[in-house]
Amino acid sequence: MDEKRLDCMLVHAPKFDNWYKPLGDFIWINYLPIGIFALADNLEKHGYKSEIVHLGIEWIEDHNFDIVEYVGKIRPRVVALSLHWHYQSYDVIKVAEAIKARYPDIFVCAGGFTASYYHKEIPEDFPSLDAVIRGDAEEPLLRLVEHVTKNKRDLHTVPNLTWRSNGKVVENEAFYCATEEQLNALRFTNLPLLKNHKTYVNYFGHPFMWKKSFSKKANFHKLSIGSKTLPLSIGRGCPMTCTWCAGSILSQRFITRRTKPIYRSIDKILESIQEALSYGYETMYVVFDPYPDNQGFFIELFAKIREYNIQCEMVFECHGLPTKPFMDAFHATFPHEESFLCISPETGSERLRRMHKHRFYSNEELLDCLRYLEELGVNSEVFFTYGIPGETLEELQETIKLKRFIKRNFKRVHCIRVLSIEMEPGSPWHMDPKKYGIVHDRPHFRDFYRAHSSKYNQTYSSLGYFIPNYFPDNNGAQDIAGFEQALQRIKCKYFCFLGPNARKSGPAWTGRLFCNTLSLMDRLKGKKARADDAAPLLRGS
Ligand code: B12
Repeated sequence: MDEKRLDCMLVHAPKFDNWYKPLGDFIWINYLPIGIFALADNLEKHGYKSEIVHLGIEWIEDHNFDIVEYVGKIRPRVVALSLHWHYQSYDVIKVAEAIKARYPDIFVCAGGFTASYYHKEIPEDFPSLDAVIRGDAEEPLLRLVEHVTKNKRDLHTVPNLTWRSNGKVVENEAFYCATEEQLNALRFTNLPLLKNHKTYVNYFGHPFMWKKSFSKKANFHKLSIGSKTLPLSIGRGCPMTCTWCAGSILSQRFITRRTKPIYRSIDKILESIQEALSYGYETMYVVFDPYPDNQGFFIELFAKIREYNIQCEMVFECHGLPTKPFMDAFHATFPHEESFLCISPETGSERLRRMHKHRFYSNEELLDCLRYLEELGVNSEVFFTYGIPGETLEELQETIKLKRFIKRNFKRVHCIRVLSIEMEPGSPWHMDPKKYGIVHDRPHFRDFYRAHSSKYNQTYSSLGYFIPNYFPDNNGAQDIAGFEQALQRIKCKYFCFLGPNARKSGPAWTGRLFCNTLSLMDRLKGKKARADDAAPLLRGS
């Protein structure tokens, strides 16, 4: 990158400090938002020099990397921070404050789902942010960079912008929500726009954590599925309302104003796959299944992949139960062991599944589907959760029983992941806790900022809510901390899915054994988290 001043630096700050017994110190939120490449590419296409900087990658490449120093060297006109996931709340603000303190002339903004939901609160409570871009951002960011680089201070016409005008936070009226035509004009796989993109391609995978004391190779081969995996952009939006999800159609009203899902064209998707493969990717990761009962779009896409003889693997997260024609097409296109479907019954209780999951199906329908995948020879991962509103201890037992039954009877179900669900900003649980009989402590953005300022508040055991009387004998779980600890004990006893092969899971006791081994190895290595892992990126500030 020549020393010419950059117009826009898109900075991704993962949650840098996390601690969990089997992992020790780890970095979380390592995947970039799918759309960040499209944002940078769209700016480049319109003549604005842009670069994406992932602070996790930069630390991996150089533990002394300092974002303030780097900003000082490159002097971007605009720094746009990704704030998609609530876990990033603390780190993003810290980076914004450090940059703004040293370079007050640089325009600092944020975008993404979490920023969008709190588009007013963030600039009001955190003055280091000059603005937040709400919802889809390609057009708004282009307009913003255009204004800033032309020193136009009046930003009223920039769509989706909530900004500080003469000290007052104002929300612009104009609003952009991409159409299919606008989506198809975007490019999602221009990887070289990311600084050190080869590290991202070669070592970041599913599941998404990065153990700080492990090498690149160890993280990739021991903690991920070991395939270079790209989250593939297929479309945007969801017509469903699963009660914990902050991407539900109810939530999208406040985030993107999108009322129905949009799809990219099959040709554009094929272009993305081929470009991704040209950078070394091996597996396409799809989490877009808005109409689970009509997966015709994917059957057509898979047929094209076969027709053009495109060789890649696929991980497909089903939002319902896959249809037989879809399973047939999936197997015909991705016949290898590396490809698999993700199916999320969430709970063993049909009552609870109907209550929380938009696309209901019975346990019998689930088992029929798994039987068909066995016959076909298609691998799968099955996802459950626990500690959800309305759940009784008897229903928790139903989940434990169904998990065990699936593990014993379906060889192709390689992994059963049981994950607690942390409170998400803008999910139905979050917006209407009374309706779900839960108590959470995160109504405001500053609550997520506070929660994520602690490394012990990490995704594997913190929830940010509790359910009064979940345990009949109270069991000491009459507040969030007590509830989280009680559920952690349940997780370790019945649901631990850790193992030496991230693609597989065994009975909970094997997970506990692996967990104790990993933490013992860490202690023996006596590797204290690097003395400088507390904010090394801000050394200069
Ligand atoms: C696809 C998906 C995934 C994929 C790919 C995610 C990705 N790389 O973007 C995978 C499987 C990797 C994933 C993982 C996770 N996800 Co997810 N995911 C989704 C899903 C289903 C669709 C997201 C989508 O459509 N994106 C495409 C469009 C909408 O976004 P985009 O183009 O990336 O971003 C646009 C704008 O948001 C904005 N923008 C985004 N980033 C930035 C940055 C800047 C600087 C600017 C200016 C603008 C901007 O502009 C972009 C272009 O217009 C949503 C649910 C839903 N239906 O929305 C959940 C969702 C986003 N995920 C969620 C969560 C919690 C996670 C995990 C933490 C789950 C876990 N425990 O493992 C992990 C985190 C992984 C990581 N980052 O390392 C939550 C987030 C809630 C919140 N507000 O914090 C959601 C809302 C719902 C959920 N429970 O699943 N996810």
